[in-house]
Amino acid sequence: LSTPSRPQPTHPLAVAPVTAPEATVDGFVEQFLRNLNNGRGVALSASTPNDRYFALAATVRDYLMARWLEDVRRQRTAQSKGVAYLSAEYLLGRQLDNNLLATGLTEIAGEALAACGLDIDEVRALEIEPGLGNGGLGRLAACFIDSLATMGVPNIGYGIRYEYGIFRQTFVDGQQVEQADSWLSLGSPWEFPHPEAAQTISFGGHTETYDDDGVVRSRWIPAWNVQAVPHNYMVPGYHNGRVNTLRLWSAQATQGFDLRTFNSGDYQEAVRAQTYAENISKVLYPEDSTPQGKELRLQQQYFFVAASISDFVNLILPRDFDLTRLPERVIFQLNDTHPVIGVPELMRVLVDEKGLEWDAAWAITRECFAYTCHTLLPEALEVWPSDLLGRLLPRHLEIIYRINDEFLDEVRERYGDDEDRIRRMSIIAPDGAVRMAFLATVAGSKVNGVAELHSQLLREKVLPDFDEFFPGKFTNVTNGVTPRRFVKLANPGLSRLITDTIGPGWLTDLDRLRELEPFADDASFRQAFASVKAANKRALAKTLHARDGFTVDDGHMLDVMVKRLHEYKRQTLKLLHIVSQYDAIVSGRVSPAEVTPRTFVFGAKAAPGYAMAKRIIHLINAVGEVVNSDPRVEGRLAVLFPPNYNVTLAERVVPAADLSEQISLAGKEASGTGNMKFALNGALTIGTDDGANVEIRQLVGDENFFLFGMTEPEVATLAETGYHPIDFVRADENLQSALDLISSGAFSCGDGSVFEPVVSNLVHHDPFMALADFTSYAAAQQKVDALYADTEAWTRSAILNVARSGFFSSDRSMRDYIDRIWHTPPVR
Ligand code: B1H
Repeated sequence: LSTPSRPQPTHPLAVAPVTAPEATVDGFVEQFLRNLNNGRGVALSASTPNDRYFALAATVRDYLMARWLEDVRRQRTAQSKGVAYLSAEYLLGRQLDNNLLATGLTEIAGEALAACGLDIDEVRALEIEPGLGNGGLGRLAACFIDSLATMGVPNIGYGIRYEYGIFRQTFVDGQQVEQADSWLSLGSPWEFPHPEAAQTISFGGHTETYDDDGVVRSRWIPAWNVQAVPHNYMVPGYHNGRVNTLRLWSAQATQGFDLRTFNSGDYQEAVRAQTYAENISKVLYPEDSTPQGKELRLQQQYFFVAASISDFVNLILPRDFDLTRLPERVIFQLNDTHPVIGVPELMRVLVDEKGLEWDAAWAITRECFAYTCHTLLPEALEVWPSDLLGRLLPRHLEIIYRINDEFLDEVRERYGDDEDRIRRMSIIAPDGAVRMAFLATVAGSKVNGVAELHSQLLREKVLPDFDEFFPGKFTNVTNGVTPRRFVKLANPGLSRLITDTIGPGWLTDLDRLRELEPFADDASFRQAFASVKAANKRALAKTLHARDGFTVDDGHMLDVMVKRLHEYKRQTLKLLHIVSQYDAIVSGRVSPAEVTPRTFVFGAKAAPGYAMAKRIIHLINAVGEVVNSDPRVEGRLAVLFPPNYNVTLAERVVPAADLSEQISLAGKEASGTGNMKFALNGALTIGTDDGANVEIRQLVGDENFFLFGMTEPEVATLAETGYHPIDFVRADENLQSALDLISSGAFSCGDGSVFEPVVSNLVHHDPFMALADFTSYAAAQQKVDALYADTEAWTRSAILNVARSGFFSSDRSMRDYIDRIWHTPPVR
């Protein structure tokens, strides 16, 4: 019997490559109306704003589609080595403008909508940004996939499609109240769900051994499954016709699971099971830098990593692929420890499912992973209790034990029975918990930190035994940010000025900003530059007025601190300085005319369970309320704290800022990426020698950077010799009276007890030494005032910040990863 052959396509269109709509206003209008009519089922005259936004998004997608399908096809045939970026977070920001920019359709789309009687600005305002990340780590992942697409490097980003992203922050009586971020409630026009391609992901149960032709093997008998449904997003390169893929997994209950329970008659139980399964991708954990060891979080991690590995190994690779050659096809980059459970998962797949020998599988695994560490905070290094791991992933725990046993054997071979060293290096902590950073370090082909200082401290202080044991494994890749979003989209005025001055091409070759350097001495260029900054400030003022009802005085210096609220970042240091300036004026020590008019802008979300961070938010709002309504400082000081700082707001705030506050305690901020965005947009930095500030200062020059505070070795020495914050209070009258003013209840209707926990924590503990750096910070702020008074000199410095910050393009970060870690050249 012959199998019936399928009919072959005969129509020319069916065999021709997919084509894009015509890139003209007419072509765009036609496609837009078709999407509105056929996709939304409405006529233009009856369409809602949401219909129009969806139709516009669909139209932009249509222009990208041919390139996307072509890239997927090309990668399938070429099978060249690519990067599988594993990240629990992608903080993408809005998609519409970015995708219009990538396709070069921005003008055409605006004209096309105008021709339909629509204002594209009104339509674009409807987009809700997908907040699938907490802060810098998630935003970094978004910048990296943008750069890889722009450079033509094969890449899939893998992550989780949280139903609720980072919470929406509101303030009630100055205190943070979290609201659910239901970003999907009106639908999501940028994603392509593929429920038919769901993967089954297993959990729980037990392991058993069995006889496989005389060989004893282990296998996992799981207890329950969920489905992982892929949702694909386009990741377009800038003006290069390339489109990579971001694949986010969503959890769904499996049919079989429900039916079993349902057939037993317990309908309620069946529904409960469904809810349980779907919980896995329900919500992003809102902790930035302090992971909670929660079972659901481990479920999330395994869920997306197992789905991603299976996707790559079973679907992307050809069926007959020789898995010993896996390292020639893929590098799985671990974005922090969150995806590290992928290490034992790949081992399980290779050994238990594909039948490879352990040693062969381990050799493959060690080449296929690399690990990026994003922190130095001990509380941020993830550990998983072994009972939890054993309950949820029993086979993985066995595999981790064996990896550890063999690793410790090697350590013994090298150092003898140095039990102290063995205890220090064991992947399993004395209490039985699994140290995920150690597992990643043992398994990873490379381990990198995210700025020079961070990588150095990582080697010297966090993982020194491993650095000694694995020479050459540790490296640095300094973070970067995408200039497409954070210069071109966020700052069109500056972008135009740059192009007018040095010509096009700099947006994908950011070192070319150096060519601006000579123009710092050109008065007419300085004037043009300053007027761009002024226009950006007015635009921000307009946004903040519409969004929050704030007014921003013309002519104020804009002094900005936007980032997650964390004690190590020291928002309190900034606040104490504001309070001391306010105090100096109202107590008559300085006249208002002596103070540089400044508007202080804060943006910060606190983790919902982080009580001290929430008190600090309350205090910032309380100080703002008093300062903003006190006639004695009117026109001189203002404190604005727009709630719900996110990528969309960042794109407004960053280009408007004069002064960028990067004031973490030295040795605590791994890199920072906001610092780079500000420098690239012509803000000057006041900052400590921490994270990437170090490199920013080296590049822009000491004269164009306000350095203050202890260095990391000085911090270490002070901690060793004993830190007594009260000594620093006694030594600085301004600090003393600022603290007294808060304690007096000046910002809490006379009730000093409200902020007592913040003040006493500072005076008695001050774990991040804000008080020790106060005097030096205040002195640096005086230098800020002095330079700002000389408008020409300030502008000159601002221009040099832009000209010398090209290094911080994420394109450069990607080149460094490719050269030092991935070895995945662009595919032409
Ligand atoms: C960074 C995190 C982080 N480091 C745990 N670590 C999380 C840790 O959900 N969690 O449990 C979430 C996030 N995030 C940041 O990474 C660093 O603090 C920044 O300094 C750095 O610039 C950024 C990107 O490397």
